[in-house]
Amino acid sequence: MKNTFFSRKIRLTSILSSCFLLISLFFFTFGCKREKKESKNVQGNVDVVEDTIGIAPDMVYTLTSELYTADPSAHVFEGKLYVYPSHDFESGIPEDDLGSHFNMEDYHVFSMDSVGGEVTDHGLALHIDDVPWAGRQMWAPDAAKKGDQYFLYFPVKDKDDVFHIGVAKSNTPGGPFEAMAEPIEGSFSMDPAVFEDTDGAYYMYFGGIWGGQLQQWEQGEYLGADKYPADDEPALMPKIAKMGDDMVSFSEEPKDVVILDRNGEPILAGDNDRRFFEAAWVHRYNGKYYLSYSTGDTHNIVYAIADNPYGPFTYQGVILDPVLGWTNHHSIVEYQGKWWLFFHDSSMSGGKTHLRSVKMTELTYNPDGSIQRINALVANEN
Ligand code: FUB
Repeated sequence: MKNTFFSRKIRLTSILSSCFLLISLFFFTFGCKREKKESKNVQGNVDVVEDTIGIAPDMVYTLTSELYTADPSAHVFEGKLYVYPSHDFESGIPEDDLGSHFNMEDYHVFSMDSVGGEVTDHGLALHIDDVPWAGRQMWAPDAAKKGDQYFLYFPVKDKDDVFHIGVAKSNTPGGPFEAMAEPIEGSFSMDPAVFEDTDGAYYMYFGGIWGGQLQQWEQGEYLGADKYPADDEPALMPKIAKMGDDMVSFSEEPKDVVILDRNGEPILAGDNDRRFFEAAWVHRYNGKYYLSYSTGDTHNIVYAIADNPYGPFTYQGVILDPVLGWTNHHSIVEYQGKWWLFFHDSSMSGGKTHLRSVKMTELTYNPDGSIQRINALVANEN
């Protein structure tokens, strides 16, 4: 099925329009204000965080109006831009803090060969019925290419309602993909992101708290119950594992990806503005490794920088301010000489948090390698 990027003609309800107006007025009034916020690190030292509001991008492109899509993972394969999103739909499951309303059942893959040009929906890439071990909730996927083979990585709950990460293979980037009979051994929680380093090594980053169940695992053991650190203890970190040569296994036990503040102390569990929640993504820029992630209940996409894929990563700041809808989830990729931020929001569904749409906009670096903060709530759309 072919789509084109479409003009933003969606008529929002009058309530939503008023919300937008109020939000725009807020940003107009306070957009230039900078506040100094203070966060305490593990030793009680104060780490000052500059709190600003991002800049409205010149242009935001919506991927498709045919389906609800979310959690976009973007890659360049065979010279084209491929996007691997979740496929949202209305399943009627009531909303709760565990994300039961995100009850997705399949994936579609999209591609384009120019930004703003035609977008191809490659059709059904994988359905939950074709994953023997799966129970429910196909959440944020990612993909990788090794040799001539493509791999789709996807989190789904097993029949005991425990998240693991599955893998499916295809000879083409658009699928369809064939699922392995079992999840990746040693995998748990959700939101996989597979990063290929310049030396040809692949690493999976994964994990997410609350409904993502990361807090139910300790050193690879399933606890069967939540165990969160106290607010003044280091936050739960995303995990990293080097992929095996076959790309369907880990070649090591998953390790913590440590995120430090600028004083070199771990970000604390009570530091909701900066602590890891879900949606880890890693890209490389000018020889540095950029880990970006969602702060969940504070709704930002933030980033931290390291000198190697394992970290430790040092917290830098916000990339993307909250969008319309509870979740914020993104990816970053270079294509045709520019850097692109993929994200989602709930504007197309009139604000329904579980019915989201993937968007993209240009990402800009400052000369020192920092990333310019974006606020997509007040953007022009194409
Ligand atoms: O789409 C389901 C979940 O919502 C994802 O796995 C999270 O990252 C959040 O976007």
